[in-house]
Amino acid sequence: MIFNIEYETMPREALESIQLRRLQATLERAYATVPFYRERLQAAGITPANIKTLEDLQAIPFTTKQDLRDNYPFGMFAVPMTNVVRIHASSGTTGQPTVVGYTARDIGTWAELMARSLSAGGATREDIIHNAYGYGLFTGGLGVHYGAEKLGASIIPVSGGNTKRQVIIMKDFGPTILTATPSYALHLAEVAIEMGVSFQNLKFKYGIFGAEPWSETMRREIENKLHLSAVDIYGLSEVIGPGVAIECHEAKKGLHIFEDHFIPEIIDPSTGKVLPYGETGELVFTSLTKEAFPVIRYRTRDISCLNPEPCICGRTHVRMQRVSGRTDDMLIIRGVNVFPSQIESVLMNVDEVEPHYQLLVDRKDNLDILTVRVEVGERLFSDEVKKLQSLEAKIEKDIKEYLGVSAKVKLVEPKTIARSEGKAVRVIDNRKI
Ligand code: DLL
Repeated sequence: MIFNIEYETMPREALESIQLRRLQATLERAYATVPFYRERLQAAGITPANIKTLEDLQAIPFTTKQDLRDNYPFGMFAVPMTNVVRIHASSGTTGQPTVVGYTARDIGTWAELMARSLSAGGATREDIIHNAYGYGLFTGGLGVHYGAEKLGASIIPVSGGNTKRQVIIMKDFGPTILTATPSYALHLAEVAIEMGVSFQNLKFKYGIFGAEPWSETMRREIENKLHLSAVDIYGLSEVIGPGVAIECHEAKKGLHIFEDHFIPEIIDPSTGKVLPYGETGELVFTSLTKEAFPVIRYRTRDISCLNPEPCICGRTHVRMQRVSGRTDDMLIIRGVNVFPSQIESVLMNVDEVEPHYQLLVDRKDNLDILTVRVEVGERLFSDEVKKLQSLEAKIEKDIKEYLGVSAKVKLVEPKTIARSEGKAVRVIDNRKI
């Protein structure tokens, strides 16, 4: 179902005229109320009045995570604190957290975008949504929550953690939609099996998974284990939270970006040059309707590409390919660029391994050493050592062939790798840079 037929299926021309009007209004407001944006524009010799077409946006300087950190905590807010009704923050693995604010209208916009997203993922007001995204400063829990209420579905605000209790709730309340990080969804499946609960006997129809990178093969794994149809949802706190883009369950081929609220661009991360549709690079977003925390050409560090082709679902908004990695989680192993998602794809094509893995990077005698730890099932582990060794050798060969990098593969016993209730920690890099 399409939640907002008028906006989600709007012809390109009408959409672009709305985008331009909203862009101009956003720039004017940001220029008038946020010293950072005023100074940036002045330094580039631009005023909001110079922006007469959508292409003119390209003249405006980028905003980076560092800019947000420099203005920590509330320096980028465009409204007085009396108008801010909610604050979220993304923890970030390094440095200061990024703090974002919402006016009452922003919360309404976000709820609308999440209602659209849940609908695209298969939800209707008849559904019961088991929401296992964490509630708190993280935007996942409350983002889904308000969207589900706006849609009129029944939401179970279970949050992350206390996994056994979650399984009991899933059994007793009969939720039909699961929202969680993909890694936590797999963990839920694992605990359910331990408790003797089969997903086949649960009522789930759809799963809406995101907040971390996952691959097409991981999707198949989740769909088989959880007996549901899985779509990918994307977002980031700086831009609004979840609900920036979502796959439709009809096509599951790229995520529709809600272009009446955000302008996406793909740039070459090293030169900043805007790339045409179809080329891969870093995603950049400009918000068009946000009041408290407008972002102008915000560099996400997420890698993707844009596809403008019409979609079978009827939505006209451009689709982004699933995020294949981040410019900052790319590992350089002896000069070869490696994304954790590429390793994941290799691993998930090996039947015997489980979807729980971790990459360890060390440096020994000035050489990078990449170790891939991945779990295998109980049965295989109790088999003879030789079998394990030959499987390790096979995966090492696959990685070498597919990625051109040598890795040491270590098969480990089930449950060795720490499970996460939110975003999985896939990489431990012990190199001192
Ligand atoms: O993760 C918002 C969110 C919550 C999205 C729930 C989807 C579902 P942050 O904590 O600010 O916000 O982290 C944003 O997470 O820049 C990406 O690197 C990554 N990310 C989010 N969704 C996806 C996805 C939320 N579907 C950062 N695929 C982003 C890959 C994703 N990476």
